[in-house]
Amino acid sequence: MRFSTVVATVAVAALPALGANFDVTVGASNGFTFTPSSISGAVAGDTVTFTFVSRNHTATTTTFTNPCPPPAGGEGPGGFDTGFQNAVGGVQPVSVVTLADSGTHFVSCRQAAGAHCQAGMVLVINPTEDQSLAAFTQHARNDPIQTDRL
Ligand SMILES: [Cu+2]
Repeated sequence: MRFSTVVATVAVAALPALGANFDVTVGASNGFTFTPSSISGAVAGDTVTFTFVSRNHTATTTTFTNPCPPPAGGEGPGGFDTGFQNAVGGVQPVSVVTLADSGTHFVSCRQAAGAHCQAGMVLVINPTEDQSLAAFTQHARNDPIQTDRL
């Protein structure tokens, strides 16, 4: 029997520097939650991987002061919107967002006309002293639903 040696040459393409990834679980324990609810040190090119584990939620950027509900498509430059991700029935959808900038972003859920948002379903990316998770959460809980966004 004759054996031959196969030498595989793997071409390594020049890849852009890969950013860090931050994992966020959406709806853990059937709650209206992002876990963790705060991410710090995220920069442009980093990714956030949202895993939706219950109900039907979105992860959508919104405003700090009037967050509920987030606008479809996400708020402002660098904003994002995963769209509705339905975990009812056991499938756990995953949505990966690449951050376009290194700024502060306020994230909530668009479901139920802002009711999930008002229940405190919030996430802050790169919070600051003034624009903290606690302050954003308070705005969400106090926010009259923005009917012009429905
Ligand atoms: Cu939701």
